[in-house]
Amino acid sequence: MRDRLEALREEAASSIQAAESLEQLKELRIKYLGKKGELTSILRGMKDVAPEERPVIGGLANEIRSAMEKQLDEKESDLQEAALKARLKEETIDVTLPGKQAPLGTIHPIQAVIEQIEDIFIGMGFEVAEGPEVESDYYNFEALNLPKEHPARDMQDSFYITPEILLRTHTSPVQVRTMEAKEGQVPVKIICPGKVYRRDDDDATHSHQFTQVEGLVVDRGISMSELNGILLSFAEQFFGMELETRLRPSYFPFTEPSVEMDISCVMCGGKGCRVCKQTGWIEILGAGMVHPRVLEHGGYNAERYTGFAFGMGPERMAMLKYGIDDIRHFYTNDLRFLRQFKTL
Ligand code: 2NL
Repeated sequence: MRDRLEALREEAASSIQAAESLEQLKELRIKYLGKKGELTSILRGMKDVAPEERPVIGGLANEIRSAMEKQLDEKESDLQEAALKARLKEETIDVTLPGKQAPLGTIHPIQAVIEQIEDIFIGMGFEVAEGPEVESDYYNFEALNLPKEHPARDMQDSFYITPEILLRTHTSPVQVRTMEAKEGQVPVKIICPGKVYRRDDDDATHSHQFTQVEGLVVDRGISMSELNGILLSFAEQFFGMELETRLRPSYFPFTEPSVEMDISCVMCGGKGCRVCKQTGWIEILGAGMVHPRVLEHGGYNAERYTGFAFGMGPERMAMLKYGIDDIRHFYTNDLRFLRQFKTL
């Protein structure tokens, strides 16, 4: 019996040492120490041992049991530690690896130009005002001195939603709303950027949806010379060069007198080229002194206050500044086109 116990001690010691996983170790614990384990089964033979030998064998058996328990426990903590180390190694994150670059879009050139225009006017003391794109007939036309029979109000030219509601055809209704909200206070000094809509067949220079920036100044003593000075300064800042401007007479229902402003050609400096069609001049905006009826609709006494207003097209401004020949480039969203403006 002593030999069998010693043999068991040897065998257990080497198989515990050789165990490679916690599962294997668990099986060994059952195999050697379990109720139906090998130690128990050897000890069942105690009855055949001489009575005086029994305490010695019993002592040996206990010694072997505790040795096996100790070995099993030690091996178990070794294996647990090894498993933890392996898991930590597996889950290690290399924080120095370069990250994945999320694809970033670019500012649309029209939006970039709108923001350039805003910044220039903000620098001259203007505020930016915005308003609804779905407008009433009153704010879009009536308040702007476009009477019911005016050809611009033709159903053919605007997107009507009901006979009284339409998509705004210009940003002027925002200016009327702003005047109303100020309840006669001066100065009014605003620009209104935004999308506008006209029923038009799209071609190289026309789009049924485009953008506009309008401006409005109302105060005591505003004259054409304020209009001239502000718009010259704007044009020079926008194109980043010294320019000549000239005003030509024109007509808008909401201004009187009305003008169109030309700048000396930014391409040839006035000598004549393809861009200015050999005239040396390029038209960039329409403007004028606010019609007294429009001032009155906005809540301003036209005897006491005067104002000037202007409107320009960011598409046209962008085409002139960046040499773009077709307005449809702005709306077809070809990434090869748009990516050229990523530094704006
Ligand atoms: C153009 C011409 C213009 C205005 C817009 C305006 C607005 C109010 C009162 C008076 Cl509330 N006028 N706007 C005036 C003159 C011209 O736009 O060619 N735009 C692209």
